[in-house]
Amino acid sequence: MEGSIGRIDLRAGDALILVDVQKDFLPGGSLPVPHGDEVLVPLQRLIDRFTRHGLPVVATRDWHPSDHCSFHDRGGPWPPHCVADTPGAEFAPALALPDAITIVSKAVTADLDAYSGFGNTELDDLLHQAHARRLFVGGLATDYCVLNTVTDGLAKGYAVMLLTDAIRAVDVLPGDGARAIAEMERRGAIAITSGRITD
Ligand code: VGL
Ligand code: ZN
Repeated sequence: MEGSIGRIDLRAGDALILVDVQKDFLPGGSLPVPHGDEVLVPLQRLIDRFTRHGLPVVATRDWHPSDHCSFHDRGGPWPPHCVADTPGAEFAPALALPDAITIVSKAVTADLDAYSGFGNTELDDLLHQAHARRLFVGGLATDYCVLNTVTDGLAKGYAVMLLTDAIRAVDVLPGDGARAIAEMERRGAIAITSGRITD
């Protein structure tokens, strides 16, 4: 219809997934994602919108033991980050999370890493319980946990809307983030900007 072109109405079956919006992935953290703080404003707007509609909001978090296998001192690719129950693992203080938020912790044991929110977690079960069918995904980082959460969600049969203004990439190699977005779209994710979501 004229005037509604490009607008996306939220409806029953929609869920918002916030991927790892944690202090260590923000500027000043131990594994800062460049411009990671830029996801906060669009994500807050979406949190408020989903909450107002009574739709589920889920936040995943990296929740590693201090001797996690992904850390440099164990031969892994990353500096220590998001160690459970430390300040760096906390959600971005600037976000006002709803009381009804569901938190999903991942990569919680020393010898397994998980970039996907679906990796050895209850995420799929709780989305089924909430009758979620279409996932709106934003957060950090585009080329790791967002990429893997989105591809797993698609493989499990969810429709996935990728919130391109609410994700940022590590870009270990220049272009990793852009390649990750192309890969998610190739697998069926629909890339949108959050401004298209109506009140
Ligand atoms: C992540 C690197 C290491 C992420 C987690 O959340 O994208 N990246 N651990
Ligand atoms: Zn990690």
